[in-house]
Amino acid sequence: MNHFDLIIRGGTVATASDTFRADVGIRGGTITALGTQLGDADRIIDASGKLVLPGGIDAHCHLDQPRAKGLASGGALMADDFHSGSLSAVFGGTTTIIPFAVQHRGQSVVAAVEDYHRRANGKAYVDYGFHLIVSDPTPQVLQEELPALIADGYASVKVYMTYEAMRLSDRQILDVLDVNQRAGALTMIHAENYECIAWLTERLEAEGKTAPRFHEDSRPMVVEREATHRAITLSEVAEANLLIVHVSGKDAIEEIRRARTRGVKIFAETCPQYLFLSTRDLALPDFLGAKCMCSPPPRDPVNQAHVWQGVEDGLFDIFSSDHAPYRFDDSGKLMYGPKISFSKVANGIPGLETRAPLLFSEGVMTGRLDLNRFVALNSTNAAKLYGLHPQKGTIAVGADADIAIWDPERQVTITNAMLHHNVDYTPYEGRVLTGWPVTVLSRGQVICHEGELVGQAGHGRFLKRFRPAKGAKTWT
Ligand code: DUC
Ligand code: ZN
Ligand code: ZN
Repeated sequence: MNHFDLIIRGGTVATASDTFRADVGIRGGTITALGTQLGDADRIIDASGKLVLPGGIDAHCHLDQPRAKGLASGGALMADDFHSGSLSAVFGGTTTIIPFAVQHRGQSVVAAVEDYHRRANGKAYVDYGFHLIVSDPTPQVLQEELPALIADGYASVKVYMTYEAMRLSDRQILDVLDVNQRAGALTMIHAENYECIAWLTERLEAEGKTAPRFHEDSRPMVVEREATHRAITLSEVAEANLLIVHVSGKDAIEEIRRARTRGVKIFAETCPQYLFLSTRDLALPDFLGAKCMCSPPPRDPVNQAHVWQGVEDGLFDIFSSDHAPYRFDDSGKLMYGPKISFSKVANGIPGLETRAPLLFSEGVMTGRLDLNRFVALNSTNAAKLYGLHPQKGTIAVGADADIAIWDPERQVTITNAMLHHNVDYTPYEGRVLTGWPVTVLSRGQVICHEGELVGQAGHGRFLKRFRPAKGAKTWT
């Protein structure tokens, strides 16, 4: 009989394809057996009545990015670093995070990555990788830095079509797409039309329309539709795979469906804010709408319904938080004053801890999603697309024992006080959810159990990621 470090006994295991009763045997941080009567172990966790799921992967979150003007943040201070961000992730059942190492103009991407390693090193509770963000694709970056970094385990690169200090021209985007495709990275794109946003913002401000609710008017769906269409066109011209991040509504979804119908391999991500927040939240009185300001903005209920449809029918591959943590004070959202124009408010909302529970409660418990599709969206698809599978994203012999044990019946009322981030609010305050991850393991180590932290900061390791093997739901 085998002896294990840990056995999770009596639970229902679900992967992206199957649901079955099995005990999970773990040794040396790895799943080494699935079955019944596995033998004995140093520790047994009783999971009867619970779901044993792969830990979540939040493949789009921003942590401890340096302050700079002309970004989504407008120069505000991020409230979460790798310590508080990863702590918050793990209490929401997420065991891998992929934030961004941002190249600022004039800076080398290598220097940005080195700086970001310094920020992460020794702080994280769970494993992490970095996407690169390229804002200055010089010949040196395109010909030397990107190919070398991609070969060294940074298999995804984000580019922006908006934000003064980040946006690339179409030609620059083509260059980055081309280099990424050849070198083995997936390009991610923020698709909003910069000129339209600037023009609309100027007009709204001239008319005195500066409250947070006008944020949506300054970047309406049509602005995202045009950029989504153009981004897809650029990927076709460059013959490169592309993932459209934070898709917010109907028109962008239609562009993605149309592209796929003509055979273009486009991947798509959405986020909780496009399912659970709306323009009504932006219109909250007393400037509270600023708490829900992100870009693209939350849309109206019709768009929300289209995003839900895309989540249900498989249009979306990835479900991420886009956690961008700014406090509702003068360090963050209100950096330029208490009642300033929407255009000066830092874009972004917190969501690392609430991402998976929101989708579980409103997706699985309402019958919109089966458990396997939830696992795919929460974890497996991101592992496959971003070069982490089968080490991450599944429960299988040989995989890392990154596991979230969910109590599907636990009722939780979200309050900011219960969350572990360093932001002073949550946009989901008061929402009642059914289902919550009660025990979470990273590489076989219990990190949190029944609301108690038992893991150590610094347990999380950097993950090198490489172009995934050919196959469904991956790119080549
Ligand atoms: N939009 C972004 O593009 N990045 C971070 C947050 C946001 O709202
Ligand atoms: Zn973005
Ligand atoms: Zn983002």
